[in-house]
Amino acid sequence: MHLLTLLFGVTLVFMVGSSQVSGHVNSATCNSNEQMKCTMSCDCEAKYLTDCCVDPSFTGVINIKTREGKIFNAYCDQGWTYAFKRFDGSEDFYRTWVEYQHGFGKTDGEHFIGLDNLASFVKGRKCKVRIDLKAWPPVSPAKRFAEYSIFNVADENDKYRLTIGGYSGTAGDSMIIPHNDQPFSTHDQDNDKSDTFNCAAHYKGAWWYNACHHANLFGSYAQGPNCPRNAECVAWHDWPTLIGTPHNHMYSFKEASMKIHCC
Ligand SMILES: [Ca+2]
Repeated sequence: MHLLTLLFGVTLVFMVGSSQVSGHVNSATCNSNEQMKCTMSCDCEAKYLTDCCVDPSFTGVINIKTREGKIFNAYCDQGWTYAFKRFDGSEDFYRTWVEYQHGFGKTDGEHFIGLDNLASFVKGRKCKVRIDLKAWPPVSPAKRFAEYSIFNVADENDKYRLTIGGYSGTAGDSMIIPHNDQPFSTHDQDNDKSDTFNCAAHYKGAWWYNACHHANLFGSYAQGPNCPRNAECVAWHDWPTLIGTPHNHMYSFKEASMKIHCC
C-alpha cells in the first residue's frame, strides 16, 4: 500500500491490486443524512433532498428521496415543491391511471410528479398546498391563488384519496367542496361519485372527482380563454369574478400549478 498525501487536505488511499479507492475531498462533512445537499465537492452518498424546503434559496430541478425511499425529480421554488405545472398546453394531461400513478412531462416544463410520488412525499407529514392560477388578458388581476393549510394524499390502497382544508387566498375555494375526501379518478378508472358519468372521460381530465367537479385543473388546455364545451377545460369554478360566458366553467385558464410545503 502506498500512501499519498496531497495538498489542500486531500488524502487518497490507493489499494494496490484493487480497484477500490477511498477519498476524502476537501473539508465537507458528509453523512447519510438525506437532508444534506451534496455538491460536486462532496463525495458522500446523500445526493438527494427529502424536500425543496431544505434549501429555500434554490430554484430549479432536484432529486428528491422521500423518507420511505421513493426517488423522483421535482421542481423547487423558494422552498416549495411543485406537484404539477401547466402553462402552454405542450403536455397532454388526458392520461391513464398508470400514467398518473407514475407522473409525466418534463420537470422543468409542464409536468405532474405522479400520484405515488405525491403520496410518498406527504405521508405522515403536516403539509400545506398552494394552487396558483393565471387568467388570459384582459382579466385583471390575472393571477390569483388558493392556499390550503391541510393537505394530504393517501396511497394507492385508498385510491390516492385527497384530504384538503383550511382555505385562504384570492382565487376562491373550488376544492374543499366537492373534492375533499374524494379518491382520484382517470378515464380508465372511475372512482367518482357520479352514477351517470365517468367524470374523467366526460370532462376530459383526471382529478379527485366527486360528481363531478368545481376544479378541473387536469382538463384540456384550450390555448385561449374560451372553453368549447362546459367544464372540460382547465377550470376553476369559484374564481371571484365572472370571466367565463355564461359562467366560469366555460373558462380555461392560461396557467395552473400546485405546489406543496411540508417543513
Ligand atoms: Ca362514475
